[in-house]
Amino acid sequence: MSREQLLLINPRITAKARFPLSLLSLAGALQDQYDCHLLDGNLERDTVGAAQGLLRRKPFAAVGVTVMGGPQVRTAIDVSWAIRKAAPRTPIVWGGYFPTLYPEVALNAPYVDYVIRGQGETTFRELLHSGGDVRQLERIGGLTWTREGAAVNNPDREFAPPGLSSALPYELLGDPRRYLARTFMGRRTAAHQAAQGCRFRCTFCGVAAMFHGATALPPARRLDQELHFLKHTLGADSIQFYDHNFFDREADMIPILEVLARHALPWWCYARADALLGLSASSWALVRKSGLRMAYIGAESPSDTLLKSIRKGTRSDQTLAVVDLCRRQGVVPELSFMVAPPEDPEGETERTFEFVREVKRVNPRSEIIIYIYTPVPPSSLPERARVRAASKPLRDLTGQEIVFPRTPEGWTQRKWVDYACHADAPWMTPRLRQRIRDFVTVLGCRFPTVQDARTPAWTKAALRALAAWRYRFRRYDRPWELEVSRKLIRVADPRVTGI
Ligand code: B12
Ligand code: SF4
Repeated sequence: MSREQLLLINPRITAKARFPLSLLSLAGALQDQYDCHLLDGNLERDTVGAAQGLLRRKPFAAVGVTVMGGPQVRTAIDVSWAIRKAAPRTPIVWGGYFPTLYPEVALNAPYVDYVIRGQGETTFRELLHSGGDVRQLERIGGLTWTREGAAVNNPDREFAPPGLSSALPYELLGDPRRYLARTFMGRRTAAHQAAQGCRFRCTFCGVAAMFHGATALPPARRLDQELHFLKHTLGADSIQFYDHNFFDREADMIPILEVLARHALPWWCYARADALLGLSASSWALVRKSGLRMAYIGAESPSDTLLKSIRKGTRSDQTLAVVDLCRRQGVVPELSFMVAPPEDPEGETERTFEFVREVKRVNPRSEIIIYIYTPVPPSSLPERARVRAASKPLRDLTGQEIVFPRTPEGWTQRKWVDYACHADAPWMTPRLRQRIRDFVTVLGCRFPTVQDARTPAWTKAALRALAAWRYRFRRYDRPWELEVSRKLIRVADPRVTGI
C-alpha cells in the first residue's frame, strides 16, 4: 500500500535561513506513517509556485503551515490561498506561535481548516487519523476547528517531551549544509534546540502561552549524538541554541554541560539571570570549557514592581549582578528590555535608558536589545492573570479600547506587524517612538554589536567615536549624522536577524 503524503511549509520570513526546526520536528514524528515533503520559504523564493507544483504532481493528505506573528503571516496567507486554489479539497492546517496565540483569528480564514495549538506532533497525527470525523475531532487535545460554522477550542493538550527515538530528518532538507551560516561565532553556525518548553510563566511571553510552564530536557546521550552529527557530518563549527531557556535546574544541567564541554563548539543561548547566578563554580568551569560565547537574558525592566507584575521572577539587582558575573566568566550578556508599557510609557522608557547606562558601566561588552512591550492576548494567560488583564483593557492614545484584528489579513497591516514584532504599540506618542529610535541609534553606534561580523573593525571604531559625545552628554535627539553613517555602512540589527 502506498504511503500518504504530507506537505509541511515554513513560509518566508527571512533571507537568513536556519534549520526549520518546527518542520523537522513534525516530520521526525510523523515520517513513520507519512512521506513528508518540506518546503522552506526562506530558501525557496517562489514558495507559492513550488507548493502548487508539488500539489499538481501528487495528492497530499494535508498541508501543514508554520506561522509566527509578524511578517510571516503575509507569506503564510499567500501560500495557503494558492494551495486552496490548486487543491481545494486538501486540508490546510496552521500551527506555531501565531495560531497558538490567536486560534480563532487563524481559523477565521477560508484557507485554514484546522488550527493546532502548542506542540504539534501528536495533535497533527490524531487529526490526520480522524479523517475529519466530528466525534473524533472533538477528542483531539490542542485542536481548534469549526463545527456548524462556529470555532471550537478543544482543551489544551498536556505537555509531552519531544520524541527522542530518532534524530531529526535533516536529509529531507536536501543539502542541510545550506543552513549553516556565518555568524560572529564561526563560519558555519548551526541552529539547534536541545530542550523543549520553559518552566516559567511570565505573563508577557508567547512561550508561556505555548508550553504553560512545562519543560523537558534532552537526555545527554541524545544531545551528544546530535552535536556529533552537526559537527562531524555537516561540519558545523558553532551552535546557536534555540532553547527557550537553556539553563534549567543545575543538577539536571551538569550532564548536558559535560557534553557541551566535550564538543567545545562556541555557542549562544537564551538564559535567565537567576539561573546563571545560581550556577556553582564547577558548573561555570564547564560552561567556560564548552565555549559559551553569548547568553541572551530577558532583563525586561529596571522596575522591580513591573518585573513582579509580569511574573518574571527576577529582579533588577540580579540583572546587574549577572552582567558582572558574565564579564568575569568571559561570556557576553545580551540583555533584552521591553520599554513603553501602557501604564507609564514615557517614564518607564527613560528609566530603562538610565538603567542601560548602568549596565554598560558594569560591563561595557553587554549587548542591549530594546523592544516595545506588547502583551500577549489575555485568552492565552493563566486564569488569574487573565482576569486581571481583562479587567484593564489596553487603550490607544485617544483612550479608545484597542480592538485587535479578527482575521490573519488584519494582522498583516503595518501597525499590527510592528505590534507582533515588539516594534510599536498603539499607546505610544510619535515623540516617544522617535525618542526610542534615537536612543537605540546612539547606543548602537557607541557600542557596535559584536554580532555584526560583516562591518570592519575600523568602521565600527569610527561610529564609536562619532557617537561618543552624544552618549556621554545624553544628547540622543535627532542623531542624523549617525543615521547617515549607519545607512552607508549597512550595520546589522540583531533584533531582526537573530544573529
Ligand atoms: C528561529 C526563530 C526565528 C527566525 C525565523 C524562523 C523561521 N520560521 O524561519 C527569525 C530569527 C527570523 C525569527 C524572527 C522573529 N521571531 Co522568532 N523565534 C525563533 C526561535 C528562536 C526558534 C523557532 C524554532 O525553530 N523552534 C523550535 C521548534 C521545534 O519549535 P516550534 O517552532 O515552537 O514548533 C513546535 C510548535 O510550535 C508546533 N508547530 C509549529 N509550527 C507548526 C505547524 C504545524 C502545521 C503544526 C501542526 C504544529 C506546528 O509544533 C512544533 C513541534 O512541537 C523561537 C524560540 C523558540 N525556541 O521556539 C523564536 C520565537 C518563535 N520568535 C518570536 C518572535 C516574537 C519573533 C519576531 C516576530 C519578533 C522578534 N522581535 O523576534 C521575529 C520577526 C522579526 C522580523 N522582522 O522578521 C517569539 C514568538 C513569541 C510570540 N509572542 O509570538 C519566539 C518564541 C521568541 C521569544 N521567546 O519571544 N524568529
Ligand atoms: S520570558 Fe523566558 S523565562 Fe519567562 S516564560 Fe518566556 S521563555 Fe520562560
